[in-house]
Amino acid sequence: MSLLKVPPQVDVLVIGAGFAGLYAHYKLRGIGLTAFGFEAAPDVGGTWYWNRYPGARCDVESLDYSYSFSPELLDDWRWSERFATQPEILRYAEHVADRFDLRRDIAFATRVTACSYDDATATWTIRSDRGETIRCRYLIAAVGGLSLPKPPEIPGLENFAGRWLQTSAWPHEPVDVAGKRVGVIGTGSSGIQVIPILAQQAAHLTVFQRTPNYSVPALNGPVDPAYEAHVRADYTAHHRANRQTKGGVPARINTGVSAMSVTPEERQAQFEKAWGFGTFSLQAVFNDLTTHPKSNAAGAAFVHAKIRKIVKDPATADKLLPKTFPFGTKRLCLDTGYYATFNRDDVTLVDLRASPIERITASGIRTSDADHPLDLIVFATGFDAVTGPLLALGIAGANGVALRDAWADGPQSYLGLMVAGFPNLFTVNGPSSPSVLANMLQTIEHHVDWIADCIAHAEHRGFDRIEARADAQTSWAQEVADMADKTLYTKAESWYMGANVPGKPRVFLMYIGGLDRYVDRVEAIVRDGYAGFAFSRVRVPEERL
Ligand code: N01
Repeated sequence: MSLLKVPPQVDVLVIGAGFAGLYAHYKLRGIGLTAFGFEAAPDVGGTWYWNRYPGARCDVESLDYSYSFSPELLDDWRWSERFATQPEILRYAEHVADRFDLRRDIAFATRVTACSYDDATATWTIRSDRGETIRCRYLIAAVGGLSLPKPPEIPGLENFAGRWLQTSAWPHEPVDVAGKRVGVIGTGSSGIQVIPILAQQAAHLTVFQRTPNYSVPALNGPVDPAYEAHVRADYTAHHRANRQTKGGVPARINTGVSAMSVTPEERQAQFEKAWGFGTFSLQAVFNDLTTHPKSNAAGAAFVHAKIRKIVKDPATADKLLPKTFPFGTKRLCLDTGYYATFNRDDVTLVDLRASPIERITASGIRTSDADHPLDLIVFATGFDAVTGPLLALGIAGANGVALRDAWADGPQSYLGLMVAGFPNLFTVNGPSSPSVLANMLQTIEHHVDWIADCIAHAEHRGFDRIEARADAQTSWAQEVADMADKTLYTKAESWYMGANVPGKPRVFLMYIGGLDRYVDRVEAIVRDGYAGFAFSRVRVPEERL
C-alpha cells in the first residue's frame, strides 16, 4: 500500500480503484488528461478486494468477465476456472494495475468524505478522510453499485460474546471455523455461496433465512477449452458481440420464444437443458420469463421441483421454496451444492418468517420460538445498492444542492451517466443504466469509454462545463420506469427496487431494456450531438486549472 502525495489539482479525479476506476485511469491517460484517484481499500480490486468470504466467485463466466480493451492483456491472462474465484479475480485486477502501471496515481486507504462543485470555476473540490483536498475539473465516481454494506441491523449484537463477520468485509487472515457453531443470516448470492463451504468446516451451521431464493447450479469446472479457443480466435468480435446482447454475455441457451409457445414437454426439456448448462440460462432460455406471469410460474415450478428432488426432508424443502416473489426478479443465484447442504445432519434451517429474530444475545440468536447458541455469526445481509455508495460521497452540486436532497424521492440520472444540477460529475454504472443486469465488465468499459469521449468532445471544443439537462433526465427516468413496469421485477421486494434498506425510496434502479438496446440508445444520443447534454464555457482556457 502506498500513501501518495496528493496533488493540489488535476484534470480528472477518479473515485474507486475497482474494475471501473482502473480502466478510467488507463483511458484518461490515453486522452492526455492528468488523473488522480482515491480508493478506500489498501489496494485495487473494488468488490473483489472486500468480498473475500469462502466460496466467493463470479457468476459470469471468466472468459466473458474480462476486459476487452487490450488484446495484449487478453493474450497474457489465462483463467483457470469457468467461474473464477475471488482470489483469482483479485489477482487479475492486480495484474492489470501492474501491467499498465495504474497504481502510481491512486491514493489507497483513503476515503472520500465530501465533493463540492463551484460553478464560478467549473471545478470540484474533493476532501478525504485523511484531511487532503484536491481540485479537479471532472469527477468520475467509479464506486461500484454494491460497495456499501448494510449495517447489521439486529438488536443486541453488542452483547454477543462470540465473533461476528460480514461477507462483504471478510478478514484477510483465514477464519478458523472448525469445531464452531456458526450462524449465517441471509440467503442472497453471498449467503448461498458461503453456506455450503461453512457447512463443511463448522461443527454446526444454522442458516437464518428470511426469504428463500432461486438458485441454479453453477456447474463450475475448468475453463472449457473449446469455448476458450472460440473466444481467443477473435476477441474483438467476441466482445463486440457480447455488447450486442441483453446481458453482455453470449446467450448460449436461448430459444428466443415464449415459454407458453411450446408444449409442456418441450418447455421441460428446455428448462432441463438450461439447468444442465449453468449460468443465467435458466432465466434466458425463454424470452418472457420475467414478463409473462404464466411463463414465470412455469420457471418457478421447475425450480421448486428441483429443490424438492434435491432436499430429502420434505419440510425443509418446503421452507426453501421461493414463493413470495416472481422467479428471476431478484438476482438469480448460482451455487455449488447449496440446496444439498440442507441434507446434512449438522445444518439447520431456521425460517425467519415463521419465527423471526428477536435479538442477539450473549450466547447466540434468539428467535420467537428458540435460542440458537452460536460462536460465530456471519451477516450476508446485502448492500445499500447503487445509490448508497454515491450518496456516501457527500456530493453537493451547483448552488450547493446535496445529491442526497436531489435524490430524496429516488435517484434521477440521465442514462446513469450524469445528473442534472451536478455538472462535470460522471457516474459509472449509475442508476437507470443496465449496470448489474448485464456483465459488469461490459457495462464498465462502455461507460468509461463514453465518459472519456464526452470529456474529449468538450475539451476539443473549448467547453469546460458539461451537464445533463433536467428535461432529458426526466424523460429518461420515465422511460426507465415504464420499462420496468412492464415486467414482473417491480413485484419483488428486492435490492433492485431499494426495498432491502429501510426508508429507501422504491424505485427500480436499473435500465431493464438490455445492454444492446441501451448501447444503441446512447450511441444515437451521441450521434445527435449529445442530445440532452448541455456543454458550455465558464472560464477562458488560461484561467483553467
Ligand atoms: O445480498 P442480498 P447479497 N434479517 O441483498 C437477508 C451480488 N453478488 O450480498 O430477502 C434477516 O441479495 C435478505 O433477506 P430478504 C449480486 O448482484 C454477486 O447476497 O431481504 N435477513 C437476503 O436473504 C447480488 O444480488 C455474487 O428477506 C436479512 C440477504 O440477507 C448482490 O451482490 C456473489 C436481514 C441479502 O441478500 C447482493 O447479494 C455475491 C435482516 N435484518 C453477491 N437483512 C456473485 O457474483 C437482510 N437479510 C456470485
